[in-house]
Amino acid sequence: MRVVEASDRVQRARKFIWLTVGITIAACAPWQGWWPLLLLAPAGIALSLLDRRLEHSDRPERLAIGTLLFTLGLFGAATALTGGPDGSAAPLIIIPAFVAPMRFRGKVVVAFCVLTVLVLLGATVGVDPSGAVNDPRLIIATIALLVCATSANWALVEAEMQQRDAAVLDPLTGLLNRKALEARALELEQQARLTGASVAFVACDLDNFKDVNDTHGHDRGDAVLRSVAYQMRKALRSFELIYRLGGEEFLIVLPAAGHEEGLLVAERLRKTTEESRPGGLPVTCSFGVSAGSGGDVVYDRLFKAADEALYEAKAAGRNCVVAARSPEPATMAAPALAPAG
Ligand code: GH3
Ligand code: MG
Ligand code: MG
Repeated sequence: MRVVEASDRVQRARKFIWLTVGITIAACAPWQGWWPLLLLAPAGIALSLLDRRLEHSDRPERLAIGTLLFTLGLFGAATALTGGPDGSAAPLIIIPAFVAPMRFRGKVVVAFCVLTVLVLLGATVGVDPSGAVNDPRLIIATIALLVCATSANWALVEAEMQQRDAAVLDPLTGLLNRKALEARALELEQQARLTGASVAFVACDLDNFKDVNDTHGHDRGDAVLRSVAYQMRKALRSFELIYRLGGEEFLIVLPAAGHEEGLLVAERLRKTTEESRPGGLPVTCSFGVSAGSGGDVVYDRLFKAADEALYEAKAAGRNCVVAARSPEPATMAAPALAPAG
């Protein structure tokens, strides 16, 4: 998830990084010629291929690490070819390790830093041993830069990850996320058990959303998600809660609502989505509805029932609402909530 999720941020940073590398090579051209610019081409091709393939890959981490290794190899080659221990490209060799924390966790980053040091030594000491021994300042400073910059970036990325784990808002749509749902579901479960109140769950999934991404691009897909979230939030009352579970899946929790009300709300949301043409596209949603009251309000069970109904809505041709079959008694499915003793 982290490998793929980081793509937007990495892509933005990458533009500045490669522009800076290009300017650096151009500025050093009077001393070493223009040819190192040629090394930018394979790096650019590898990185654009990575972006295209990452989202659809079964093993995105392998693709990402492969591309990092490839760019490290290019920087190593540039260091060796621009003069080894005197090479102007030597400090640039830290760039792949510096960006590694954005996609990878600690152990991989440490391994990548060690590898970077080995490539640096190979491209400097390996190319010109006596030059490296006579004046190792650039090598030492580059290793120091590698450790300082990468550890600072690592600390920043980890802090962001921790904040994100603690957050209850989905950054793309501004809706509540799965973490917020867990806390609210437990509250509703306990409340219903005490008061006998009912709760309805509406599971929602965008139809053929993969096609939107494939045809119009990921950014347009994001715009569609934001628009769907906004239209649905607008169509719900303040105490009716909507959560983004992840991807293009949402859950609407309706306190004090039964089956009938759940179906009405779902149908209203279905129509709203269809009529609003989110992101300017003919996007539709499918819905599954479940409800329970009192001791029957067991989140896991009602969510599963709504999800199964949603699956049936997909099978029935999409852009429709399906009610869950009558659930089994709560005590059978959730013995933990059966009265003690
Ligand atoms: P179905 O009607 O059966 O639900 O088909 P589908 O194409 O919507 O279903 P599937 O689950 O195969 O595809 C969901 C797609 O949602 C795959 C993924 O690329 C995309 N997706 C998930 N999260 C995001 C996101 O945050 N932004 C964008 N743009 N796309 C996302
Ligand atoms: Mg879908
Ligand atoms: Mg889905």
